[in-house]
Amino acid sequence: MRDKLSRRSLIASGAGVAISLGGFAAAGRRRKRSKASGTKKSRRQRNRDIKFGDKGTPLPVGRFVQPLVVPPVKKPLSVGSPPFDVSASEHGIAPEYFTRRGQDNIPLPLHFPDKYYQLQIRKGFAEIIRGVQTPIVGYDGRYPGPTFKTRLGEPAIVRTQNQHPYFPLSTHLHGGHTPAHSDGFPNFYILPGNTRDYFYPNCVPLLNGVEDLSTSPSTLWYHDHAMDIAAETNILGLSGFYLVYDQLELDLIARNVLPQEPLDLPVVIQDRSFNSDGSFFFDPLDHNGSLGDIYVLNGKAFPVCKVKRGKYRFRFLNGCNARHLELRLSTSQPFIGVGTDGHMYDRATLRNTLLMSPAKRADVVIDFSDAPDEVYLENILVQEDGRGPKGKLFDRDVEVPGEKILKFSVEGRADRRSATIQDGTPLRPFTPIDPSEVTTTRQFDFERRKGAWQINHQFFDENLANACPRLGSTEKWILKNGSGGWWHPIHVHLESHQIQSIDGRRPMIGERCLVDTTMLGPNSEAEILVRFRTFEGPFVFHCHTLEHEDMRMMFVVDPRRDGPLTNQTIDRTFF
Ligand SMILES: [Cu+2]
Repeated sequence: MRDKLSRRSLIASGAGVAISLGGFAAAGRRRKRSKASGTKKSRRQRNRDIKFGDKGTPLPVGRFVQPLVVPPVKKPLSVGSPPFDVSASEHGIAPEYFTRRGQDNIPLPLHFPDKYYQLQIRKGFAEIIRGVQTPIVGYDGRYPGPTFKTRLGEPAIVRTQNQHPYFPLSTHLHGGHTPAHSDGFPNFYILPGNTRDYFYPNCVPLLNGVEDLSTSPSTLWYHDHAMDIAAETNILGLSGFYLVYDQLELDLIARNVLPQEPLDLPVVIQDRSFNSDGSFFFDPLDHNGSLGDIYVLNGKAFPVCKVKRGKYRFRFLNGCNARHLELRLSTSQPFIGVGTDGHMYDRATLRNTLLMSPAKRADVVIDFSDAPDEVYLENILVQEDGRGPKGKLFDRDVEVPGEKILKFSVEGRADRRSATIQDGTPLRPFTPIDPSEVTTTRQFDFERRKGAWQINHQFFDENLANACPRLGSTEKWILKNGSGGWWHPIHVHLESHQIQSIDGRRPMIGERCLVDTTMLGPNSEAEILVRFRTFEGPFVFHCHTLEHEDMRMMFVVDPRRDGPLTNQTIDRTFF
């Protein structure tokens, strides 16, 4: 975990200050290259010329002029009794809605009345750049979609209507422990004009007969997962937050350990390029992964966020198609890490920077008590194309200062009533998965082959279950990325997993709890442990660089009672 100057940064030309960070970075350290010249273009400027040429946004984009907007909270239609006939939706509802049971007929741990929601997917417009109307496709016609706030053990039924004229769509609740019908399997569609009733039990699995609260999720998100078009539907705006609170988290908030609303802000970070008419630029033939030149946070380009001098919770989500992020504060002040992906840490952990592949979340508290009047959130990671960041997972190229993507305008005096969380504050007790539980080991090789992306020399086949673990068992998966230069963030549906090692090392400081997405750098190899519980498949696991996912870097995991098996025909389908 030491900074070191990479070979790449030493040979780079231009005036940009490039350093390389291993593990978690000691942010704020600045090293100028010995050959730095003020007359040459910086690396970033050069990259823009190369990457964006005709793709760069040809519109003036003001920076830090529009306020950061928090998406509205989605309101249920009713609580307890259904406001619509749940057996009448064209694509049905999960059988678990009626049975309230999971594997081996075990009752789902549900504690609260059902909440019923209605969600429409439709076209709309958004003012992302000030004064410019951008056509979008959004949940409820908004970009980003509304935020769901739910409680653990409180089922949500979301009747989702697809009003798009021609996209077949499929909504995935990312990080959710969800029945197969409602998990967003790529061809379990909502066809245009039709509805699907998604059943989210919002429960945790049972472990030895009791609820496994160490896997109780916190920061989830929902997005479109339709086969072959997830990259385009994400660009167009189909994503939103889905927050789950359990009693432990509510107590932390009530005791003022964690900041509470309105000091708890979900923020999705996305990169976009625009055409001259204000529409999103998207090249459907760019299968490497699309990058944008404009950072859009909660639907606003380069926004500004007014804060008081105190502690705020930010749940950052990397909602980009292909861009990895490494976030730092311009003051070099560390973040107080609360969790990664859907899960809180066992104790608050200082993080100097936040490395986030697409789909990853960083749940952090920022303490503005002693901050200057202006603080910026920067992305310091150097990435030129869809391959991924320059360098390797533990030896990546960064620039300090990075690109400023969000301005905090800090006001007032230090607030003495601010939340009490600090480094080391106990959060959610976590019992790691014991490697002795493992009954099956599988290896998955992620490779560029045949002009697209494969796993174990196979393309995604929506009719083939590549891995069928036995329900209730624990498996060790070896994830290998053998293709030079490409990064592949690997997301597993249904269950979060525990990274045992990555490239022979302990995982980075922020990744030592449960994650739902493991970042695989070039030639990386990760060993993960995952339990498969509660629900039979089929589910998918895949690269979350959306263009790679669409170009078939996706497999099916189908937990069954008679596992472990490999390469079985899928026998449960929910079209
Ligand atoms: Cu990939």
